[in-house]
Amino acid sequence: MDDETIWKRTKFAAEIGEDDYNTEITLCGWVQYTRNLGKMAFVHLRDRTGIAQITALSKTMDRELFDLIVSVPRESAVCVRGIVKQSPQAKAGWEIIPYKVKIAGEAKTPLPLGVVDKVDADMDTRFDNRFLDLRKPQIQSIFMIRSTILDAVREVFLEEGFIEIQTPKIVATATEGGTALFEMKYFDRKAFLNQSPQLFKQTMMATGLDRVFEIGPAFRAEEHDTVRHLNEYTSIDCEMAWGTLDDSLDVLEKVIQRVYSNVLNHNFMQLESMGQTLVSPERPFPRLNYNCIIDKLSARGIEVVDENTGKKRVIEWGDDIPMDGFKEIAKDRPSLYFIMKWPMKLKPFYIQPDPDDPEVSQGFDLNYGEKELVSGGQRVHDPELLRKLIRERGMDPEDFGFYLKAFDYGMPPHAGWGLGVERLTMIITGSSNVRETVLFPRDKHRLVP
Ligand code: AMO
Repeated sequence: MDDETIWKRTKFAAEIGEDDYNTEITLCGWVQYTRNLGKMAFVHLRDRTGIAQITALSKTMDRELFDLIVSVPRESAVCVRGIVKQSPQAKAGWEIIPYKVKIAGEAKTPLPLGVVDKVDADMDTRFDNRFLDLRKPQIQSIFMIRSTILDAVREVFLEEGFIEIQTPKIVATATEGGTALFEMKYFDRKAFLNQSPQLFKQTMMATGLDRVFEIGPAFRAEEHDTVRHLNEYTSIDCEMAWGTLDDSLDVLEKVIQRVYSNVLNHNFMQLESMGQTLVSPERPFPRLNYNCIIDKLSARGIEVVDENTGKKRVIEWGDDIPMDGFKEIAKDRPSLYFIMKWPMKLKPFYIQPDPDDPEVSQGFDLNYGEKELVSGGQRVHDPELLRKLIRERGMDPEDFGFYLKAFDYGMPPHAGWGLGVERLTMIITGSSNVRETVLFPRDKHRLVP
């Protein structure tokens, strides 16, 4: 065998079974553990599917090869070619008797972060050495599940007749208002990183593409330093023309349900490695009205700071729900539920008022316990109402030129929503911090790696 062929993996560890006994295979991965007993040595080789035991016998093998195997530093990247032998003593019921080993990349010692050590490293050390952190099966599992989630989302959108789009992330104006934006230099002009594809996805409703979705980055220059906020996250956005609020809720429930069922079907091993149990939610998801939530929270004495007096008082209709309010709701609703009929003043300018009560909006949130997962709603499609609502929020319709123009030349009614991939992954994987669900999180303190 020449040196080139040994680089080619023929099996992953988890693929090895009885059919492979007494056959030759090549495994590639990282040396997790080595134990040298003198006459015999055991090496655990880890790949993304599991661990293979390599058993080297000094008597029957080349001395040089034996010495090489026992001296490979932990976490080195290696390929091993050998014969699969049935072995009742080995955990998997088989072991690999090696006859060729190639060290592709030797690991320096000591490791900046242990991969199998029990001691839990702090988050900074982990993120500084994310490539090593990601070698841990339970961390890798999060990203395998994230991949299934995105696949499931696309699957439903495509089945439902949506077209995938990409909209610009460098924009000229502060789009939705509310959130702070990251400013950047665009040649000799000022530009911003987009906080949401909102204005573009709505503009698409005036094109006749009818149903669009986008999965892309969104940037928020928020100061928040919480376990739920990132400064760069991946947003799943959709918008449907000639669609109602209920149509958008229907698609959302289908998306969430498919995410659960595909993860349950495809990621059993990953869920197990994380000790996570999932139960697919039933449709329709519970729908709670904002006013009922406020009644309940005020009865339980939840307080907010009054905008006018700056003093604390019991929550009332019109107040945003504070985190302890959501925690209170989560006691009764630990899983998925919609919050409907929010006051207009708590929703962005593009959300349509309720036909029966102009103070109430047709915007909704989907929460999981205390966490907000999605927001969306029926949009305003009348350009004059839109201009009025922009002005009422202290913004200038002139700044929304390209967006409003699309409404002036035949805009159909439409509805849609935005869902944060990381928050969804957090819920599905049971992660306690949203940073766990991003390869290289961007928060107030972290820009590298
Ligand atoms: P909103 O601002 O509520 O709505 O965001 C929608 C969803 O995006 C996720 N998200 C975040 N995830 C992590 N870190 C953040 N800083 C962050 N901010 C938001 C959440 C949230 O529920 N244009 C509207 C959507 C629409 O109406 O279509 C919007 O962006 O999961």
